[in-house]
Amino acid sequence: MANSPFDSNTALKPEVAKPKLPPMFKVLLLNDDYTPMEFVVETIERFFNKSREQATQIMLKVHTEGMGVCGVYPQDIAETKMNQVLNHAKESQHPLQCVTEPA
Ligand code: TYC
Repeated sequence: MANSPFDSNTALKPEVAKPKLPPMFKVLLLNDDYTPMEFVVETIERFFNKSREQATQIMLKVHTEGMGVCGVYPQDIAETKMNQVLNHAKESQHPLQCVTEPA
């Protein structure tokens, strides 16, 4: 029947609780010619909880390719980490730049 309430297109489907994951954001470092490599590695270790080896790989990627991802987080955490990096760089008088973008 065309308008039957039991039509597969119109029948009410049971509600299924789907846990909503928050939108995720990447935190990226940008390359520059002045910030010392050691400072970048220490910054990645400190704010992104990376090992020395992981932090060095990320720093080298940024150095050679212009930018690199340090981590992916919900928006508020990504923005907090970006601001922590920018404040740390500014306090140390390095021009290191950090941005967030949707993952
Ligand atoms: N290019 C810098 C140098 O040669 C090192 C560097 C790496 C700077 C990563 C910023 O996000 C950066 N000293």
